[in-house]
Amino acid sequence: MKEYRPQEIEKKWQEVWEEKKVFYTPQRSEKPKYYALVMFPYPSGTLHVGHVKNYVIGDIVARYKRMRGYNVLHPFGYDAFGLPAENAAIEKGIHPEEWTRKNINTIRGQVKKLGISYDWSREIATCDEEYYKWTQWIFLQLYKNGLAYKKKAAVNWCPKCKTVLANEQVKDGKCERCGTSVTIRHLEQWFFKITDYAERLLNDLDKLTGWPEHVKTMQRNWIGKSTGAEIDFPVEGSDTKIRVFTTRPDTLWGVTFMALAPESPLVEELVLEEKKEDLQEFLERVKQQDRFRRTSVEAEKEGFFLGRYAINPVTGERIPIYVANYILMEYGTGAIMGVPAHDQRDFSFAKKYGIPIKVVIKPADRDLDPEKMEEAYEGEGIMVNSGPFDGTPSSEGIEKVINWLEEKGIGKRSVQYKLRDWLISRQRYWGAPIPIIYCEKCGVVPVPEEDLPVRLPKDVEFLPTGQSPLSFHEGFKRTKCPICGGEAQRETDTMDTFVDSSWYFLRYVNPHLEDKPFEPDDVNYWLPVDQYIGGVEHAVLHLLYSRFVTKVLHDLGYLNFDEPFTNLFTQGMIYKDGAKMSKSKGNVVSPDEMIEKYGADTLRMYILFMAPPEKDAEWSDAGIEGVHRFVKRLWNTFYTVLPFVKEENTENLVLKNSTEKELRRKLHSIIKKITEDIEGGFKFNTAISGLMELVNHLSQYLNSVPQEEWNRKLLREIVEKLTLALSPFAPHLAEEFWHDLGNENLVVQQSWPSYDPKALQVEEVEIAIQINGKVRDKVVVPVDISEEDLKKIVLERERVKEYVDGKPIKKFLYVRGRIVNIVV
Ligand code: ANZ
Ligand code: ZN
Repeated sequence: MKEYRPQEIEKKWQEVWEEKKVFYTPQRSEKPKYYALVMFPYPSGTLHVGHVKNYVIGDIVARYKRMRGYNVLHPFGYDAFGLPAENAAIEKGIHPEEWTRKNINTIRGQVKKLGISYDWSREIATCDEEYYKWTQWIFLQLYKNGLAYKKKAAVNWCPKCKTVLANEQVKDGKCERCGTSVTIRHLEQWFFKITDYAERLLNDLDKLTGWPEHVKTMQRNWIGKSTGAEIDFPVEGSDTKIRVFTTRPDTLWGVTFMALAPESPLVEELVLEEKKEDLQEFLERVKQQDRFRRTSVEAEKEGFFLGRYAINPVTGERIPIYVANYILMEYGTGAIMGVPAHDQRDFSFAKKYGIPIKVVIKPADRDLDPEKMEEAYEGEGIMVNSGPFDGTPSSEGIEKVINWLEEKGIGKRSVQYKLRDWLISRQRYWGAPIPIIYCEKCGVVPVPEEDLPVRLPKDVEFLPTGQSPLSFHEGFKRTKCPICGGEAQRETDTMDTFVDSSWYFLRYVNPHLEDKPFEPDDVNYWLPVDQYIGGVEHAVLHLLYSRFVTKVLHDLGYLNFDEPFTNLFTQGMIYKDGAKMSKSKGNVVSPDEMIEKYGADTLRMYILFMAPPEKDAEWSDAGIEGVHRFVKRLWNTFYTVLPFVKEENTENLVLKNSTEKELRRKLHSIIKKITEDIEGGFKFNTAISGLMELVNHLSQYLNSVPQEEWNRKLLREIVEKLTLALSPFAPHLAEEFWHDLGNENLVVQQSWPSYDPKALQVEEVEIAIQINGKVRDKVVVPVDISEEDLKKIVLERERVKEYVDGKPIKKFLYVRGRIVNIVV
């Protein structure tokens, strides 16, 4: 028997696929289209088995859909700009481009060894000029439509990476990349106006029925829509009014102080002259605090009394005005009404500064004594001490108070979003230059589209200094104004890499088109992406930005769809020794090593078999060994059968006995089950169990039936269908089997195996029932019924009961498939 040498057959079939261009996707076809997309990697090193899981899942989908008759687009590329490349390059003293290209080559090689069915003619890298030219073009479209703008803003600054970060890139006050605590800087920066799309980004989540609920929830929370009211508080002895945003207008009668954000211009305006010096000291201290922790409930509340008072517009009460560290300038109006009894942060603040606490919402089951309260009561209840609203349930009160405020002209209904505009400027080198020119005469001038790309020069000193490396490159910086021809300067910031990845799924459609980013007819044909597969860590960032850019291009008339990804699947992570794989922990499982040892087919099957693909799973060496044993058993079984079926076909298949009928029934029911496991939502682990089961039934048959009685036509049918069903999971093995079965064509070009509903029917037999030597009854049962089950059925029958007549059963004998003998 031929020996199983995975490395040999895998290499061989990969070459055949490549040579015959079997995964080349025609732009149009009479077949229906299917776009299967995996999140492309950062080429920041080599792949580990966690990445492999992503690509293998994508490959199963792509291969399965091809077998189902679809014209499948399954592309691959690299998210090649960005900080990791630059930081690594600095560390290693080589150019980011060199480092990036080297990693791309390594990754490409790794992926090819896995036998993933990508159309390599569509490979893209976002650092290619032919790609980033169009990233710049997208910037210009946003700019021309008022959706890209520059402003001085308090921005997140990572002191280690020496660049600004988008809010989305700050996790718990730390840089998402390096974990350093983020500080605040005031800089002129470019933003994309994603807030204009907040409402649509929120509402359209409801359309995305093919997305996991938890991802949609994360996006909803990030967009953070709050409804409430804006209310004006007059300042005593001044014409100024302080406008606050509140989601709890029902607590308006309980306001005992006001607080302004440290950055609010009202602070300087309102502070008493004699307090100015102390104020400055306070402001300098708190403005440095990180904005994310500053507003958390636990953080230490700090305030400064401005010496002035406001008037509660509904009670006429005089209330002190503070500036407080937990108020953000960027949210609502940058000012709040403080209600210590019903807001925990206000409660802590009031306790610290001796501000009165006034209860205005009473819980149904008890009274609140402000003296004894240890925390705020934030729940619902009945409004008390609230003038005309006493006795109103607070849940209704919110609406009623808003209407009342509007009537009186004190306030108005208001909607706020947590979502901020997307900060896209980066003071780093390795990114797409922002295509803007500054001219003293003409101001801010966009680079004309025909002048794109604005090339990223290679000879740049890119050590981070806090200033854009491009600003030190005179040749890059100095240019002519496209309008007046005078001396001008280029923008020297580069774009956030999330801009690059916000549209790459469009570029795969026309990856090398020279005069356009994509052909509208082609993207409208191929998109939206039918199945997107990736990690849940992108639930907010990449997936939100991609939805935004798609909507903008839709509104500008380039796309006829406004959501890019119809179905989203988020795969679980692979852990090793209980931890996320990382180089620093030294627990990385390298796919190359596993392929070397077991072959790609085993690795693919193991990754899918270890757990349902959406679940996190722990890598186990014993686990992959087990799958490898199965693969070898499969191989041996196949080549045991092969000589008997090689010259056979399945025409006029006759089943001689119940064993054969039962074996065929199992074949067809397992094919049905595998089909349903794949269709019904990525149950690849149980699909593989199905294949294992089938191999077990087959070897049982081979072991229990003498060789000369083997039903060759049936065996042919089994190995054919098994090979076909195996092919998405272990494509090389399946190709080898298919070839050895005498086929000229390739298994990847075959249809998915069908099952015969008739074959699913359980074979039944009629059994005679003898009682004390005489046939008294007959019963129809499945052929493979166990004696135990049969006994239950027989003894429950009316006629049998009649003859047994309550007497003890002395003997119960079952002659399989024929007769039952009962002696009483
Ligand atoms: C009075 C009040 C009473 C509030 C009460 C809450 C409970 P969300 O749901 O997150 O939108 N707030 C408003 N602007 C703020 C700012 N710029 N910085 C910090 N906090 C701000 O929260 C809205 C609530 O957060 C608002 O409602 C306001 O406090 C506070 F029993 O007003 B509330
Ligand atoms: Zn000019």
